[in-house]
Amino acid sequence: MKILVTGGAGFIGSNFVHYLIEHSDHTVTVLDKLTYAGNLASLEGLPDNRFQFVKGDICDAALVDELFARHDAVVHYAAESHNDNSLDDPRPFLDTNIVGTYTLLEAARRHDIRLHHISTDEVYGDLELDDPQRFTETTPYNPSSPYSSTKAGSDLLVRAWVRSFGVKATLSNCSNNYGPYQHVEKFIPRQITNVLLGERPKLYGTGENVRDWIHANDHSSAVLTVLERGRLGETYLIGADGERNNKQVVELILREMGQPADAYDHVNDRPGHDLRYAIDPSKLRDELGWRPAFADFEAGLADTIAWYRANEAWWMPQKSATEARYQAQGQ
Ligand code: NAD
Ligand code: TDX
Repeated sequence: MKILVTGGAGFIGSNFVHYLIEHSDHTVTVLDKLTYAGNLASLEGLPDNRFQFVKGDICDAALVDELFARHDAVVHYAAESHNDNSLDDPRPFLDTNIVGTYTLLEAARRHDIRLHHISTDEVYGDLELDDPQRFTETTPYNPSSPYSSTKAGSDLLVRAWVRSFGVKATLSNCSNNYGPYQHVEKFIPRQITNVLLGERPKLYGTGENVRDWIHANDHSSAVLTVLERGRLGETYLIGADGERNNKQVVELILREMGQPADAYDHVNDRPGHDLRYAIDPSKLRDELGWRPAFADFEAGLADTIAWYRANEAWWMPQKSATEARYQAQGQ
């Protein structure tokens, strides 16, 4: 297939493009606006005969139309993705996550093209620490932040375009990703790069908030599985049984990097901070036979630390502006 990947210069999109080139025969075009979160350096080394980059906005209907006309499938990662930014300025989240997804859906309808929509577990809100239930495909939507509410809105648009117009779409909602090429604004790379620069990790609040970690490579293999074999109109939850609280993750990073496990600072909590996310991936496993390859979070984290250590030139240009924003928020 000729696959169009929106947001392919971002963290998870670029991991997916590398995964596709290594693990399939498909050719790939990336459509990306190159916001502060997009980085062409994440797409270096891809073969010219199978990879093309187009700079542009998913809200640009004419460009989207032209690209859809010459592809067989679209995997839609492009989004404003950071909760803290959405609390500061929600507007770009509405434009890209809602209007951008709408623009792609209208083009998918015109061209009758296969579309896979990438979403997040945050659309389900949060769980109590001791809740025995994890999120499933039937959990009611209950998003908390401007980010997660715009992702929830985009999911609902996809479902409506499937039902009303027969668009050939699937959806997946994944838990927190970690791995190479993640922007230093996000939790794990922020702490790793702080330690590399001799700064202390910054934990919001008490650090008891739980995230369900999955390696970006496993997210990619799951998305390719759904794209190739998922049932049209269906939603699949993607997760790898990786629940850890933030304090545990910071302590693991510090130990792996040869620092005392308590060498971190508590900073202002995130307003409306979701307590816990947890994915039940049974449908994806039982129906499509998918399994994660990175079953060991500690080993995946050690690989990720090694990647940031070896790729300072990739992350250093983002670091000071990111920390200046956090400092202004007392974080
Ligand atoms: P990211 O912020 O690293 O990358 C987003 C990419 O989209 C960037 O390259 C950016 O330039 C591009 N982009 C933004 N607005 C655009 C526009 N209007 N037109 C074209 N390109 C645009 O995000 P990420 O962490 O890689 O997340 C990718 C997707 O996965 C998002 O849809 C996000 O909601 C979803 N997701 C992320 C996680 C996670 O842990 N990071 C978990 C589950 C789902
Ligand atoms: O410095 C920090 N200290 C800290 O304690 C940062 C940046 C975060 N945190 C906490 C907040 C969260 O509990 O760490 C946890 C993870 O934070 P983020 O990396 O900002 O991720 P989160 O808000 O959980 O959302 C992520 O996963 C779901 C992605 O950014 C979303 O795009 C995805 O949908």
